[in-house]
Amino acid sequence: MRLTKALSPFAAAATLLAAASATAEEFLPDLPVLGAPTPGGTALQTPFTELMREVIFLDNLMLWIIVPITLFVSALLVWVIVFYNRKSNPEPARFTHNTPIEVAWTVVPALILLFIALFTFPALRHQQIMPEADVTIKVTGLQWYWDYEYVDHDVMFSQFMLERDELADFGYTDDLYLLATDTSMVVPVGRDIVLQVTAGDVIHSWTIPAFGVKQDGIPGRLAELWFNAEEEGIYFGQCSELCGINHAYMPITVKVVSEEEYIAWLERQGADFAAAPEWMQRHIEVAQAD
Ligand SMILES: [Cu+2]
Repeated sequence: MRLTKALSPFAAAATLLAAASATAEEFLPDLPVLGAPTPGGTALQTPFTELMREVIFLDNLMLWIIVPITLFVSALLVWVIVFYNRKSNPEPARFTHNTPIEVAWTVVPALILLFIALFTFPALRHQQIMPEADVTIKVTGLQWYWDYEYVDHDVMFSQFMLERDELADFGYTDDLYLLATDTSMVVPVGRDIVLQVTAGDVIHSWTIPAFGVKQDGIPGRLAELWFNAEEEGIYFGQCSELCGINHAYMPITVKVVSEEEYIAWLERQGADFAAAPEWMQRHIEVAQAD
């Protein structure tokens, strides 16, 4: 499998790194693909977090504001073109000021912006203020793959895009080319996941559209994002900051599983559970009793 990657000159150096930290693909249950683009689709992806529902609400709200404004401005333009061209209005007016109109076109847009802000700030606050993390994962963007570190469990691995002929081996259909990766970021369903996003060379951007999250990874800085995925399934994203020649070939795969599956997966990665948070202890005890 690695051999095919080695044939690609771009991925050759990266393959060596991947081989060093490669994890066997998880023996996870068959999960439905929930977060992926639809061919020819123009709308936002179906939301699977509260954050994404807020984003979609804002998107719809903006549409109701933008459409009337666009129609109004277009109508004004047509009105001017028809009634104030040289032929229909040969003698133009000479005045330069109209105080009531100037006050109106300052106050009305200000009120519209204030109205938009009223709905935007709560959503922004929700996105930007991190909750207490149930799971903390450090994500590093690199040319052209992702590194993941489960900081509480000493688990680390890289994530590379699958070539077309590798998809079937990993249980993916052909249409998931450019989205599916060799490893997945695995997280438990219904838990607050906090990601620390950074980069090792140039700026990258980590995103899962169905979760409504996107964060630039900037070398030397640590930024955070969080999400709480509501349904077990597979979700895809793609690097969203132009980062070089293979920018289009560093997608992201997240698998959302049950808590039991998550802990079993961690165990298979050789996780250290010494620093396991309280909510995990119960599952670990059950697993160890078996
Ligand atoms: Cu990129």
